[in-house]
Amino acid sequence: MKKKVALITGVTGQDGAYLSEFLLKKGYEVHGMKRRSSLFNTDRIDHLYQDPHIENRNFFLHYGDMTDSTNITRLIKEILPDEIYNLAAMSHVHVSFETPEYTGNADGLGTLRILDAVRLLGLEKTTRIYQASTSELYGRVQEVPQSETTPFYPRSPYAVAKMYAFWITVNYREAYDMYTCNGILFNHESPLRGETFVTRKITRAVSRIALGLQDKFYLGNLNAKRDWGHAKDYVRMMWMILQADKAEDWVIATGKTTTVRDFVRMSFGEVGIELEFKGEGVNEVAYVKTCSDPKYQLEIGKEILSVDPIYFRPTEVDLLVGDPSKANNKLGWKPKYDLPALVKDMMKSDLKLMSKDQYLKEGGYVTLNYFE
Ligand code: NDP
Ligand code: GDR
Repeated sequence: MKKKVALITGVTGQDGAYLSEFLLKKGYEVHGMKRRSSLFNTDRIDHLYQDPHIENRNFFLHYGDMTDSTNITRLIKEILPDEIYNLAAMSHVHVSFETPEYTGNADGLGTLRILDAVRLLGLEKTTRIYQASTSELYGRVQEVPQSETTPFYPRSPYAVAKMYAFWITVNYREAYDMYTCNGILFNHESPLRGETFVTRKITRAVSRIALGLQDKFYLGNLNAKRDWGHAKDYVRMMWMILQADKAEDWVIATGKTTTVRDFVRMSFGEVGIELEFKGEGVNEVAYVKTCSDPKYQLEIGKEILSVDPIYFRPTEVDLLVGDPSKANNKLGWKPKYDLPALVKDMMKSDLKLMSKDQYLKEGGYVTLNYFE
């Protein structure tokens, strides 16, 4: 039987890496679009790399960019994918306030470029398309929990761009009878999460502090509530969405929500450190209350976390909690990880990574800023 062929845009990102691994295990031929950069940007997929000189390869990388229609059309023409997973995006909400036009171009119009290339190439009856939509579409709270029928109220240039992408995906399905789907995914994290998203920023900082490599760290809004799942569970669902009989839109979430403050508490809990939070808003500070693990002993009463308003957003999304019942009931999707298991996985990985830094520091091999 002919191997299925998938094209993943955003292959170098968190989800692109997990999805590539997942599809390769399923026997797919996987093609990924990566951007040219002045430094290597393939860390997350280096273990999947195959030497171009070997025969029977099943993992291919191609240069591309979501802002370049000629490139997108050519790639789709050459690859003739059965499934396209459009994961590429300027995905940082806060950064989108700094780069609104680019975000609109890559995240909004980029999606149109994919859809239209498939149509122009006459592949609309053979190529299925998954669009990486987001819980950020819900923005200002209208209804809790948020489901496929909850109205959208985007609160950032990122979310507004993704709103265009959502509706153009629906429109091409309705107008041209194409198999195009939105996965409205709530926040999903992992050891591969980008370092500037809040969960990874926390697990990295907690690991460094526990190992004595850093004194304290700064965050923005500690009251924000998110429905956090594990990226591994969510990429499985992306694939399931494209295997369904009918093209539809799906909410993927855990159904539970937690504050950023509690994510901090849980991460410190993994190294046996209990915190005490004092003050409110920009004056909120966290101190070390107790240390129960002999490996990670800090001074009791030490100030470890402060709020810095530079991390506040011009407009914030206060509360996200998804209702995944449609995906649970119709596709039989159940996440394997809950939040404690996710935090454990991320802390285990970052403690290992930072232990390497500790070794390099002790050996005098590095003098990176955060060590000073
Ligand atoms: P990442 O930020 O980790 O990855 C984004 C990927 O897109 C990277 O490979 C990046 O390349 C690539 N990219 C960015 N801009 C362009 C461009 N102009 N042309 C080509 N490629 C580009 O995101 P995630 O893996 O976390 O998320 C995947 C998708 O899912 C994104 O669209 C995101 O908006 C969406 N999403 C994510 C959620 C989450 O919680 N993770 C939840 C809901 C939706 P490079 O490595 O070179 O930067
Ligand atoms: P989000 O993720 O905006 O939900 O978008 P992020 O982790 O950036 O923020 C979550 C919440 O934490 C608050 N916060 C901070 N955030 C960051 N990044 N850094 C901080 O120091 C900090 N302090 C507090 C934020 O204000 C926010 O409320 C992610 C991305 O992956 C999107 O691409 C995706 O669409 C959505 O999740 C679902």
